Amino acid sequence: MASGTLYTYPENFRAYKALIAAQFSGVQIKIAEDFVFGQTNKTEAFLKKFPLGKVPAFETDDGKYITESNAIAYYVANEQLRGKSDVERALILQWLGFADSEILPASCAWVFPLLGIMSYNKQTIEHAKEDVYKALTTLNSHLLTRTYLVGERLTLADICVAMTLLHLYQYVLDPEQRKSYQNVNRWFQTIICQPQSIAVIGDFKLADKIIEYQPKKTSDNVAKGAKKDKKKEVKESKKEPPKTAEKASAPEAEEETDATEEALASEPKKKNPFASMPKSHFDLDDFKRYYSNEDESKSIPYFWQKFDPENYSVWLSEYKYNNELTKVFMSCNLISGMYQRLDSLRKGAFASACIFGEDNNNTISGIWIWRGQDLVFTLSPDWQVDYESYNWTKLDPSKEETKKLVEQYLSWTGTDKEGRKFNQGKVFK
Ligand SMILES: N[C@@H](CCC(=O)N[C@@H](CS)C(=O)NCC(=O)O)C(=O)O
Repeated sequence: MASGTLYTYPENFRAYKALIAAQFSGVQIKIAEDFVFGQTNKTEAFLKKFPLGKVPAFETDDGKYITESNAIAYYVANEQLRGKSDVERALILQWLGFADSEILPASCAWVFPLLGIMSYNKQTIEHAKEDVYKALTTLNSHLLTRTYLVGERLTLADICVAMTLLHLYQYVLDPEQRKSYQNVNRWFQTIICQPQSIAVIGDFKLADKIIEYQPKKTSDNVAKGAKKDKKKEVKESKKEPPKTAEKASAPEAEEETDATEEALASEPKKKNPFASMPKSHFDLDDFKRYYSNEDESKSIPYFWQKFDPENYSVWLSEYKYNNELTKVFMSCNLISGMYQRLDSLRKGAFASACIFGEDNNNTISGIWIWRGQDLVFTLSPDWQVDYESYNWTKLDPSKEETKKLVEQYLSWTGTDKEGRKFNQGKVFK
């Protein structure tokens, strides 16, 4: 019987497919306990097994590596779930394709901007809604006379399509929106109320109302962000920084050179505000490498030993709307979304943002180090991303309290001002 280890972050609807299939099939799946999204999946060891660095990823007990959530779900599924005849198997594949092509892109385009993961563009959302309604209408007609999508029993088609609809039912399909899709609602409830599903996702609550977008917080990045969201999502890692082509081919920086200047020189077409700043002896890239590869007991003293207070400054960022934060993974997404859209700032900045607390009681704050003495985000229109959602305090690098804060945020320890414990950290580098 199939068995193995699943690499995923918590509450990943893609991983749920395999986990629910395994419940139905009696397959034991271990979840890699020490997996940290954005870190573990960027390590050399992980990439050796799963070159795309994506999750969910599955390692069988006999050393085979499987990626793609549908394939993993298939691997752990029993015959019933896989389909009992050629035509059933074909129809199951059809619905898996339908979920990935007809539902998923539209669901992400509608829900992610509301969760702060992608920038908000009204027109894109309107298109996405139309696509979702179209997919739901198709499903609704199909389910008018059927309990399950294929045949008379629950199959992988039901599991995978239902999981792909999860975010829609969780965040945007409120009672009003659901009204036209009664057959889909009934079927969805049937699937998620199976004991095998409950064992994985718990008691699922359908949306009472559509989650609200807060235009105030991200209005600055609407137009600019829309373009940048097309870029591959860049996840932050602390250990083992992702190698860009530029970095991989770049020779080791020499002692006396200014690494920021060099990096900027390799991007001649972009006018970067750092380019006109005076040279510094502090090699930020070198520190980033050191921090990635060494323990904080070494990298933090190294930072202070090399830091150039004339040409760099240290800032404390504190999220202004902590009382609106709910799930920790959504707070994480908020940070990742900001980092991702600030790609061109990386050359001259470093940050470690931390989430303190737990679901429905968490806060975000961080330490930022960047080139120059002014608030960096106002220096380029490309950098005016989410920064207005934070209070920014410039710290005096000579002060003991600054050293303590840097220590805390770089070593991911301690509590926030109200005593909430450190939960997760994300590094911008
Ligand atoms: N088609 C894949 C998509 C996997 C995927 O995109 N995973 C995301 C997280 S949900 C990921 O690992 N991204 C990391 C990266 O792109 O570096 C599947 O269904 O498994």
